Amino acid sequence: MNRIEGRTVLVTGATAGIGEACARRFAAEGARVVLLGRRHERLDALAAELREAHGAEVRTAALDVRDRLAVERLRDELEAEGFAPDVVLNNAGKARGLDPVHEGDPDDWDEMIDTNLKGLLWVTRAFLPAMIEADRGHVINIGSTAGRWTYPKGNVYAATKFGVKALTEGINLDLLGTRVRVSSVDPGLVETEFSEVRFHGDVERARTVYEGYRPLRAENVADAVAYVVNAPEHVDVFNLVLLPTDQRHSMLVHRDDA
Ligand code: NDP
Ligand code: 8X3
Repeated sequence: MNRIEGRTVLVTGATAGIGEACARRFAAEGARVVLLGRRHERLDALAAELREAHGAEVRTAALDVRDRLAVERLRDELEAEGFAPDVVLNNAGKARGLDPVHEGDPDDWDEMIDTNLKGLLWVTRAFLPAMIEADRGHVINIGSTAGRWTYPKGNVYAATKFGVKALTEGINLDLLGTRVRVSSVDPGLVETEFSEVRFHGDVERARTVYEGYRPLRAENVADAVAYVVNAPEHVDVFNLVLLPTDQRHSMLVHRDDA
């Protein structure tokens, strides 16, 4: 049964990787989609693709999730346009750097904390009240296995994802007695632009992260997200963890050359 069709789904970080794959999946399932990201050319291209491929209703917004006032303005615009989301996918996020804390760059820390935690909070704070008012809706947070197990030099990125885990749990507690659901989907290694961003554009170094084994694809995560959203309304998937079969822990990956 398709319970995604006709829903209005807002995806943060829809210009690449997991968010882009989820946007494609939601549009293919017949949802109206609101696509957010900072790179407006990519948003425009994806919107055109989804309209063409699925006749999807698409609204885009070039927006930085760290900008709380911009998020609030967008909320007001979407309400006025009849585009208020009943599903929010908090996906925008990143790692920056891979250094021991005593050598880490505080600018990288700001960027991770402001995007992965505060950005998620601004978006959730903006859109949750209308869901509670309607007594219907779903917030899905993209966490990470780094929110269960940290790893050497993963310090601040892992801290943000442990924070996402706490927020998923905490918001669930806050919503007891409503029919609004809160879920997290926590992937292990997924081959996207994630490592390129982490290594500040060093494509060669990024490529080595995914060498010698079969990582998850963004589409695998989109399948999991679709399952979570499509669950019957009385089912709240609290936390769904998915790993490549070649990975059994943040620090354990079986590579061909191992
Ligand atoms: P990508 O780098 O491929 O995509 C990241 C997306 O986030 C882009 O669309 C980017 O858009 C958006 N984004 C980043 N910063 C901002 C911002 N300040 N405001 C708005 N959008 C922003 O990475 P992934 O798809 O892999 O990552 C998506 C999520 O999945 C992240 O939360 C990540 O932590 C998580 N994750 C990733 C894993 C992996 O191995 N790849 C594993 C587990 C979790 P733009 O630059 O256009 O703004
Ligand atoms: C991304 C997965 O292991 O690179 O969250 O941190 S990992």
